[in-house]
Formats: sequence, C-alpha cells, structure tokens
Amino acid sequence: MANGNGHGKNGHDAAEKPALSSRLAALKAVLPDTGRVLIVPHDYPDPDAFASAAAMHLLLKEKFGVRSRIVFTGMVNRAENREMLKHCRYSFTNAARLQLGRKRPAALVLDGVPWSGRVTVPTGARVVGVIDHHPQTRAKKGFEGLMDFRPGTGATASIMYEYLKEAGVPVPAWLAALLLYAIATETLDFSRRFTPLDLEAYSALLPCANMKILGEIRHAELPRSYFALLREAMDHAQLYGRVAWSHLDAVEHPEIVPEIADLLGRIERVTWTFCTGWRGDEMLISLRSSQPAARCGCLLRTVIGQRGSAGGHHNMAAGTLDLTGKTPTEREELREEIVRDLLGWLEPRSLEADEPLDTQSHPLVETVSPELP
Ligand SMILES: [Mn+2]
Repeated sequence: MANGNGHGKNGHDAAEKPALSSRLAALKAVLPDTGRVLIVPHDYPDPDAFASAAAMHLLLKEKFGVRSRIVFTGMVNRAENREMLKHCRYSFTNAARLQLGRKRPAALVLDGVPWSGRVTVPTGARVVGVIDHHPQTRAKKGFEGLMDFRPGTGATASIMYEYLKEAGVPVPAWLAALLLYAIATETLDFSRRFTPLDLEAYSALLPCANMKILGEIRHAELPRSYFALLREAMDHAQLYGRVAWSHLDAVEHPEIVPEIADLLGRIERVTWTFCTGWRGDEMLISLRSSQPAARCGCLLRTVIGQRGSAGGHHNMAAGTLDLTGKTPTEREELREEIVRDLLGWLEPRSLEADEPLDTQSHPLVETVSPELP
C-alpha cells in the first residue's frame, strides 16, 4: 500500500488545496475495498482517453493501493495511437475479450460519460465514477458515484495530471510523454480552447517526459493504405465559402475521418470542416471549427437529430448514423442531406434548397490536365 506515505519527496509538502483534497477523497469514497477496478475510456479511444486511463491506473495503484484494469471497446488503428500504446507500460484489454464471470467490478469511466452512447461499459460492471471534460456532459439524475465534469478544460489528461499532482504521485517519463501528446492533440497544440490547467499540466510534464517517445508517437510510420485514403479524401474535398468537407467511400478504421476533418482545417480562410465516411452499415461524421465560439457538439447533434448520435467539444464533434437497410442511392441521399443541413447552418447565405450542391461548391484540388509539349 502506498497509502499513508504521502510526505513530499521533493522537500516541500505540496500545499494542499481543499478543493483538490476533496476530489481525491471523492474518488477514494467510490473505490471498492477489495477487487480490481475497471478503467473504461470512451469507445475507439483517442490519445486523451488512453493517456487518462493510464494515469488513472497509476493513481489507483500508487495512492490507494487499488489494482485496476484498462478495458476499451473498439479498435486502435491510427498509427500515432498504436505507437502510443506501444510505449504504454500498462496493458489494455479489449472489452470483447473480457470475462467478468459473476463478479460485478466497479468501473471508472474516463473522457466520456456512459449515458452518452459513446462509452461501452462491460456488461456486469457498475460505474462508480466518471471524469470528463466535454462541454455537453450533463450529470445523470440518480447517479450517485463520482462525477468530475470540467467542461471547457482542454483534455481529460490535464484533469488526471491534477489528480496525480494532488496525490503526490510522481509521473514516470513514458506516461508524461503520453499525457503531453494527449493534451497537444486535444487542443491542437493550444490552437484550440484550453484552460490554465491545460497549460500548467503541459509545462509541468514537459521537463519530466521522455521526449524520444513523444517524437516517435508524433512521427509514427504510416501504412501505404493511409496515403490512398488521403488521396481519396483530397479528390472528394469540396469548398464552399468558409466550409471545407470531404467524404470517404469505404472506411475500415474510423480514426481517419476526424483526421481528414483536421487536415482540411488547415486550408486558408476555412473555419469549418467536416468529413463523412461509410463504414459498414454506419455513416461516420466528424465536424471541426477553428472559431472560439463554435459549438460543434451541439450543432452536430441538432443536424443529426433522431437519425443517429453525436457528441463532442466546442471545436470538434463526431457522430454516427445508422444505414442499415438503406440502398446505395438512399445512403448517398442521406449524405447529401446531412451535407446540405450542415452547410445551411455554417454558410447559409445563398444555399437554395432545390439547387444541387455541386453548383454551389467547388473542388479543393482543381484537376489540371498536363500540357503536352
Ligand atoms: Mn478528451
């Protein structure tokens, strides 16, 4: 047990802020006396979800002597995220391979809420706490566990940094690298919304991070198939006013969709981007904005409405629509409907309802026929 061994290792006792102490106490209060705790990041975990889960694993072990297991649903395919997992010293179990038997373990949900439809809690587990930073996160009536919601904070990783700091748990160099990467990706290197806590976490973690690991994650090798998707995305990319969007016909790994939306966001004068993609019987969509006052999560939920689910932050959001039973034509019609609805909100100036989209927009990359000598 690391408990009771909290004297400052670096010579000065951390001045404990009462608010933080109460947070740690609140976490401790929901932890079980015996047995392993499940740590559940949101489905198809991104760097923030992964790094936060790893930080929680460390916190439980070092501060409370509680064993835990990180369990996730979905896949990890983005090259950078796979590289990140390679450097994580804790193992991640795919929920599909989890055997709970008759135990009903306590679960902590990170970087999402179990009542959003975007976090799958293993059947049989009981959620005892939720830590999240998404702006639309709402408390759930009747839920009596820990709810640490900080809408507006750049990353859940920053919140987890604060827990570790408050607990006096030193952050190992590899984990510091993962947390840094999480904060950097969530805030697009601080070009998106962040709070003083994000900046503090980043500055405090930087001197103790393994920078080689951070470099290897950032510059992870990419498979050739990635470039084929990139080409498809560029071929399909359209511009209309301040909006750029694209579409992928067959997405195997969902992470490429937000990646394309991010990439389009770097086009000059473009402030809104989105990318759609077919993936089996689902349509995936990611929306991005560089405007500080943007409310991507709300907007996407409004546009998708009853047709699917969506969630996200001010500057980024993701959604899914069910395509089961739809013919290819119906799918395409639905996609055009979504594109039109989004443009209606984002660039409503001259979009006539009965005009085809292709008269309104133009391709990002104009095809130039090579001039023969
Ligand atoms: Mn996050």
